Amino acid sequence: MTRDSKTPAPGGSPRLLTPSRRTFLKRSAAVGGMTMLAGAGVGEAMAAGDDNLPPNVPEWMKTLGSSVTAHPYGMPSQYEKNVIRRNVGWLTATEESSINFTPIHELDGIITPNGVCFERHHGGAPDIDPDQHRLMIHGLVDRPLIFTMSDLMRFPSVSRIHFIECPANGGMEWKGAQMDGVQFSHGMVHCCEWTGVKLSTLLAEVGLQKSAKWLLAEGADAAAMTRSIPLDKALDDVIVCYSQNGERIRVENGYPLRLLVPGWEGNVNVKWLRRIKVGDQPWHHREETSKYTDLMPNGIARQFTFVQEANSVITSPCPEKPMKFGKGFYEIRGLAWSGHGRIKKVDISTDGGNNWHTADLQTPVLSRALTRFRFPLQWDGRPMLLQSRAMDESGYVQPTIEALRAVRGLNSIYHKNSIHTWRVKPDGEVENVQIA
Ligand SMILES: Nc1nc2c(c(=O)[nH]1)N[C@H]1C(S)=C(S)[C@@H](COP(=O)(O)O)O[C@H]1N2
Ligand SMILES: [Mo]
Repeated sequence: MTRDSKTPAPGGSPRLLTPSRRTFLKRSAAVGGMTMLAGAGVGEAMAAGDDNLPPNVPEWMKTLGSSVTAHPYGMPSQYEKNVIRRNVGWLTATEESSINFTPIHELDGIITPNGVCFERHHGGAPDIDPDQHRLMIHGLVDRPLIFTMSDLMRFPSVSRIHFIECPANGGMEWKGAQMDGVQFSHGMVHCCEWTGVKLSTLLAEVGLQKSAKWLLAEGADAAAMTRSIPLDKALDDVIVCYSQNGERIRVENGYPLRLLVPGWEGNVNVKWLRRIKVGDQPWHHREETSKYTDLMPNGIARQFTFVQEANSVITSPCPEKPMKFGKGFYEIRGLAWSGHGRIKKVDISTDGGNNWHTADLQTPVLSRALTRFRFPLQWDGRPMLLQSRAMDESGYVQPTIEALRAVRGLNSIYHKNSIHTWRVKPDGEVENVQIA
């Protein structure tokens, strides 16, 4: 039954369903009465070349498998070779100053595996010897200090699960839909468990002077990327990280040390962190003047728009994952996140935003982390305009594209977090569209 429905859909909306055991059982397979949506009967499963299917014994049961020394560092199954980061050739002039995208449509839950976390570099990923890496903290401090990696690892540590999102995520679509897939429309985001030392701990070690108000964080890459960060945020929840999902940070995500600035635009999460300077005002470097600003319709650019506001997207179905089983049951799946804190609610529409239904949120719902939502749908085979709309604990609601454009105009690149629309066609194919 529909839940949280406001008004009847003009022309009728696809039927929504709260799954019951009965519905699932309808097309169960003939094997042991197990519940399945479209399982094959025993007879049907036997076709030519299906030697590995029941009732035969598959070939992998007839010989020993690989030894415990075969894979000292494990890799995904060879059958998962399409679950990879991908880049878009035309997007950037070089492949060093460039970006690739997380295959979010292939992932479950909320944690992004290290090998498929999107990468954004301005000068390529440096190969840093941790023994020759240092973090220097200087400027308006009582005791300027240089830390080795082992110094940093001796401090009290914390682990936190947070997303990092490039503010350019979705930025190619201010003027209209153009990315052919959710990997490219929304894949500049990942969510990992980050471990390190709180920046406040290190700042206490060096001793802040009274006039301290801003920090400059610098990376040890060829771009020497620098960003100004206000001291309140630095003292609140910023972490100087050395681990990502339990192991040392991957080279491409900042090995051996990166800054994690929870909920704030990816760019300030400086990778390959080598220096923090304490000052009394921002530095106005390249990445906070010519880039990572929001050009408003009146020609004035907003600067230091740090927070990644609430966003969400349906990751299944999507152009890469069409509804290819015809009418029937589908679980709509997706991700929501907010730089302001926890996701409070995600609504789903199948009719382009006329009616909204509340999705289930996978718990625990963590602050400034990806949140998995799910919604059961009984598809009647008619076209749909599928949307998700996130609301966070601050009460902020993800805007429509018109509402966002009304304020921001069309000159922006960054911080496009509008409600996304997938058009589902009767054949189940899914198209990226924008609707007025
Ligand atoms: N030193 C350094 N830090 C950097 C960058 C960079 O090019 N150099 N890119 C930034 C940008 S624009 C983003 S979106 C995030 C991306 O983090 P990731 O590569 O781990 O996904 O790193 C940020 N930190
Ligand atoms: Mo970025």
